[in-house]
Amino acid sequence: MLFKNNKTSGLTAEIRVKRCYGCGAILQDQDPNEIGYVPTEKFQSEDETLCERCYKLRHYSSFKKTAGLNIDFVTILDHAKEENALAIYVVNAFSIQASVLKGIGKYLPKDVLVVINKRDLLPKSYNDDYLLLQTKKALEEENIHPISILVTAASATKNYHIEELMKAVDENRHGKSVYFVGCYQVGKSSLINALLMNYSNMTSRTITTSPYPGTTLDVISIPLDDQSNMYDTPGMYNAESMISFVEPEIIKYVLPRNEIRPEMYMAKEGQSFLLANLARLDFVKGDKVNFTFYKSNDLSIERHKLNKADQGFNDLCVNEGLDNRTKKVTSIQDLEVHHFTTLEGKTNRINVNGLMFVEYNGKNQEIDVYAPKGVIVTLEDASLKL
Ligand SMILES: Nc1nc2c(ncn2[C@@H]2O[C@H](COP(=O)(O)OP(=O)(O)O)[C@@H](O)[C@H]2O)c(=O)[nH]1
Ligand SMILES: [Mg+2]
Repeated sequence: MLFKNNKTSGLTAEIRVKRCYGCGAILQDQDPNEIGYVPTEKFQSEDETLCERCYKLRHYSSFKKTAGLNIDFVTILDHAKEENALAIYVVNAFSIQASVLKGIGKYLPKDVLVVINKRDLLPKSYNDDYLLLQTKKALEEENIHPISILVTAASATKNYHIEELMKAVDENRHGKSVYFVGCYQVGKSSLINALLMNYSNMTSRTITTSPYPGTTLDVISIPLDDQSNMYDTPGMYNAESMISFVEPEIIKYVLPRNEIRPEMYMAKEGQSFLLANLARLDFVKGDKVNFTFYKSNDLSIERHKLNKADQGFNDLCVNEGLDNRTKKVTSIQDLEVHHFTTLEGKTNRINVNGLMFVEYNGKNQEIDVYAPKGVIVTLEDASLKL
């Protein structure tokens, strides 16, 4: 059953089960290792309950890998279509390409509002128009034509454009339900919580959010009025992102959580930049250039001479003291190489999906980027054409 049993939703009135209000899992008191576990006493109480996993995530930030997560997104989106609902497709400002899923367009309902969340991760000086342009381009490729695109932040310390979002939702839902959809970790649940804080007296039951994928386990419904609901959905999986590649314990180093401090390097040919043992950028040939790296502040960059870079990289692979080392890459041979030639007269933007992007202006540089197989690496024209 996909939908939270809720008296007001009218969608699933036939089955009476109790669900966790933090993640949407069906509650049970039999197996502590399965999702939805609560001690019997809590299970039998009449109160609204959080499952043990949500409780721990909130109080101790601990994460237990959950079994049995199997959500069919097509079915969720079919419900949204049938209802003529408004979809809020949320993308992460830091990794737009990684959060617009290939092929998603045809599954979305007609009315889509796109939200570029986590704006606060990028420096204030970063131009929002860059974000809008990149997003529009990515959406066009998937044939998605949103009603509008908003830039937001929904972090505990910084809210940005939440009132605008609330207004846009009110204006565009025409009395219908609203579905928050998108990849995991883009901040769907956080946006809903931020909206709930803006609506009166709905703050006591917030949805669980965390830096780990797979926090929201099932569709969670929040009544908007007698006929319509706001639905939070579990994140969709993007296999082409670094986030899907690395182990859960490394995600917290890879995903930026605070405002990114861009790192600038005056680079010369014959230099190589190593990002732990996750990726590597080689400046093979060309005139001197200034690279600006945007990445998690917890991910350090090492600069090596190109002829020593293989050794340097392989040393990182066995460096036990390196927090953000992945065990899935044991030498540079495990990475795939992508060759790029600079787009002359443009702002060049090399993007390693979900991990980082590098911006520079140049003309004749030859650049090789190494990343795990399957993670998308692109060079784009990021010039601001207004
Ligand atoms: N800095 C920042 N962090 C955010 C923002 N929105 C969500 N987060 C954090 O990102 C992580 C994932 O958020 P969550 O709402 O669980 O994402 P979901 O998987 O899309 O529901 C959590 O650690 C949130 O605190 C934002 O706008 N800015
Ligand atoms: Mg969520």
